[in-house]
Amino acid sequence: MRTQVVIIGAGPSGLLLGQLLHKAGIDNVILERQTGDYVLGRIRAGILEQVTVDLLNEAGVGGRLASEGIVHHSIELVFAGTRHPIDVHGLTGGKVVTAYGQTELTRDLMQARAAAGLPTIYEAANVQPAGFDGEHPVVTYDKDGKTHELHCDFIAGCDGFHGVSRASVKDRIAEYERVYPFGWLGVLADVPPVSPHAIVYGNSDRGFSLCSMRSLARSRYYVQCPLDDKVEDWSDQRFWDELRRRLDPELAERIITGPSIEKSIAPLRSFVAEPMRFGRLFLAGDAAHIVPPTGAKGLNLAATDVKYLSGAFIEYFNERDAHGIDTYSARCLKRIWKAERFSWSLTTLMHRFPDTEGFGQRLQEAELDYLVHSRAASTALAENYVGLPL
Ligand code: RFL
Ligand code: PHB
Repeated sequence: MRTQVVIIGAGPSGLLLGQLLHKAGIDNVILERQTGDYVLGRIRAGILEQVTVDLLNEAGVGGRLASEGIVHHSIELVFAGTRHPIDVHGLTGGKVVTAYGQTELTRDLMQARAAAGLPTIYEAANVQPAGFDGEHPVVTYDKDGKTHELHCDFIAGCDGFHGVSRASVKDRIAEYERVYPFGWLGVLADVPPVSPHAIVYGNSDRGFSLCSMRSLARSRYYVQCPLDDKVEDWSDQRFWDELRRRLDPELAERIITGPSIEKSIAPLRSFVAEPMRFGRLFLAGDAAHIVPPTGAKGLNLAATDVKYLSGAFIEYFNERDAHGIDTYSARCLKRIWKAERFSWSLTTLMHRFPDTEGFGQRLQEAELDYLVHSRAASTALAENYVGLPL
C-alpha cells in the first residue's frame, strides 16, 4: 500500500497532524501500537495555550472545546501558607489559557478522523520506519499475523518518548536530559474544582501541589511524591489529607473530596533530542522532547511542532517548496528550548528537592516573594505561561 505521509502514533501529535494534512488534501495513514480505548484512558494534560486552541479550530475540531473548555485569566501561587494571584490576562495584554482535557481533545480528533473515513491502524505491532535516508521511505508493521508494508513520501514520528522513531536514529541523535528526584501523584475525581477560575500551584515545606480541573464537576489534583512511592501506598484519604496540608487554610477548608476515578504516579523529566529531522523522517511532540508538567507545556509544544510540520508538508506537496521541511528542526528547537527553560525554572522554584535545604530553600522563598511583588517578574511568568509568540 502507498500513502503520502505515514504517521507513527495516534496521540495528540499524530491525530492533529493527520487532520491538518487531510484538510489540505494530503493522504495519510496512522499506525498506533495500542487500541483507541487505551490511548483515551491515559489521563494527562489539561491546559491549552491559545496557539493550540487556534490550531484545533483550524483542524475543524474546536466545537466542543469552545463550548466545554474553561477559559482562565489567572493562575495562583501558594507559598508560606498564603495564596497570590497572578493576573495572566492583564499582564499579557489579554491572553488566556483554556482548561480542556487531553482525553477530550484526543476523542474529538479520533471522532473527526473516523467521520472523514481516514485510516488508523490500531494494534499495529513491531512498527519499523526504514528507507528515510533515500527517496523511498517505507514503514513495516505486523497485524493479524501478517507483516505489512506502507510506502510513502514522508514519515512523521509522533510516537511519544518510548516510540520507535527516535530509537531508529539513536546513533545519530544528540540527547540532552535532566531527571528530577521526585514524581507527581495525580488524582482525578468527580468533585467540583476547589479553584474553578485559576490553576493553583503550591510550594510548601511538605512539597509541591497543584489544583486543576477537567470541568466544573471534575477535578485534577497532584502532589509531589518520592519516586519510589507506589500508587497502592496512597489511599484516597491519604491523598486528600496531604493535598490539604500543602494549600493555604482557606483552600484547604474549601476543598471537596470524593472517590478517585484515576490515580497514577508520573516521573518528571526534561529531555530534548536534536535534530528533529533525518532525511524523510521527522520527529514531533514527546518523541523529540519532554518537559516536566509544571509549566503545562508538553501538549502545547507538541501542537506547535505539528503546526510547523503540517505547514512544511503542505508547502512541499502543493508548491514543491522544501524550505519548510529544511528549516523544521531549527524552527521547532528554538521554541522548545525556551519552553524547556521555563518548565525547568518553574519546577525548580515550586518543588522541594532532597538536597536543597537551607540555602536553596531561602533562595526559593526570595524568588517567590520577588515574583509576586515585581510586575516585571510576574509578567515574565505570565508571558511564558500563555505561550511565547510563534
Ligand atoms: P503521546 O501522547 O505519548 O502519544 C504517542 C503515541 O504513540 C504511540 N506509540 C506507538 N505507536 C506505534 N508504534 C510504536 N512503536 C509506538 N510507540 C508509541 C503511543 O501508544 C501513543 O498513543 O505523545 P504526543 O502525541 O507527542 O503528545 C504529547 C502529550 O501527550 C504530552 O506532551 C502531554 O501529555 C504532557 N503534559 C501536559 N502538557 C501540556 O501541554 N499541558 C499540561 O497541562 C500537561 N500536563 C502532561 C501533563 C503529561 C503528564 N504525564 C503523565 C507525562 C500532566 C502529566 C501528569
Ligand atoms: C492538568 O490539568 O493536568 C495540569 C494543569 C497544569 C499543569 C500540569 C497539569 O501545569
